[in-house]
Formats: sequence, structure tokens, C-alpha cells
Amino acid sequence: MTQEYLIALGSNLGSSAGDPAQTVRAALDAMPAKGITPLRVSRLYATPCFPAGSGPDYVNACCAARFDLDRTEIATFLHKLHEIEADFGRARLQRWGSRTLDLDLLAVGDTVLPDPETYDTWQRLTPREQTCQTPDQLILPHPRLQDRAFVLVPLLDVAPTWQHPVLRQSTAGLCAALPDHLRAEPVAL
Ligand code: PH2
Ligand code: MG
Ligand code: MG
Repeated sequence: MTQEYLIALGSNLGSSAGDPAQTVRAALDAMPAKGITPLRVSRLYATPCFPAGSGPDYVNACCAARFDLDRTEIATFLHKLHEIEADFGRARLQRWGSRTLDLDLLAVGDTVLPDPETYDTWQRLTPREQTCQTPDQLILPHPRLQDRAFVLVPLLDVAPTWQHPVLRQSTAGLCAALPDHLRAEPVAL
């Protein structure tokens, strides 16, 4: 069975394609040329920058996609996402800094990478540890997706019934578990 790739898009600076919303739309349009077929695309949302006060507001979105080049090679897929980021002028300077375009792979079906133990280690980091530790390998599902309204609210548009393979909750369940004030932050454009 082909697994769906769940992708988060974000921009808070804009790019050669225009403002952040135009940049996110252009990134979606650029996917088919890289072998990535968006199957469902969320609304675009204005979201306050995390951490608060660290930069301009973001435009965030999510899409559920199929990958037509090599379905078994997640590294190839990531490389394609990084190519699109580079095409929109993304420079990888500062973690959690402002960005022209950020494309994050959130999940590939029920895949857990690199293994459940390593996933757990990253998922359980305290907020303080999260600010100073960055994994050097791909962790799937994205270890912070359950914490972020700017990810879960758009994801609810495209994959409400997706089941988190470790937390054993659907997108809808994870979204409902967010504190009310966070869940209310993303505003559909
Ligand atoms: N991405 C970040 C850091 N902070 N804040 C919002 N609202 N949306 C993002 O996509 C985002 C962020 C790092 O990738
Ligand atoms: Mg990223
Ligand atoms: Mg990101």
C-alpha cells in the first residue's frame, strides 16, 4: 500500500514568489515537477511566530501527497523538499529563525523512524532541551507535531483521521488535546 506523505509548509518572510501566502502557494505548485503530487491541500493560516516574539507571523499550510519517483526512499523525498526550499531562496541559517520557505515532512503513513526508542527520546525532550538539541537524522513522525497548533490545525483539513503510530491518536484527537488558546491561534486566510 502506498503511504501518504504529510507535509507542513511555512513562510514568514516571503520570497521571489511574493509574500508568505504567495510563497506557500507557489511551493505547492512546484511540487509536481519534483514528482510530488499533492492529493489534498489545506487552507492557508496566519499563525503567530513560535517562539512568541521571535519574528513576523507565519503563513502555514499542510498537504497530503503521493511521491511518484521512488516510493521506498524517504531520503529522496526529503531531498526534493530541500530542493524546493532552495528554489525559493531558503538559507539554512538559524534554527527557529525566520524563513522564506520551510517544508517539513510530518509523517509517512504509520512509519516510525529511525526506530521507536530513538523516536521516544526525541519526543520526550523537555522544552529546555528542545531549544539546544537538534537531531542529525530524520525522526518520524515529526517529534513536535502534537505540540504545535500551526501544524495540527492545517493538518486537520487534509488528514483528520490519520493515526499517529506512537501516540495512537488521530489528528482530530491531537488537535482537540491542544489547550484552547493555542488551538484558536491559527486564522484561516
Ligand atoms: N516554524 C518554525 C519556527 N516557528 N512558527 C509558526 N507560527 N509557524 C512555523 O511554521 C514555524 C514557527 C521553524 O520551522
Ligand atoms: Mg524545516
Ligand atoms: Mg519547521
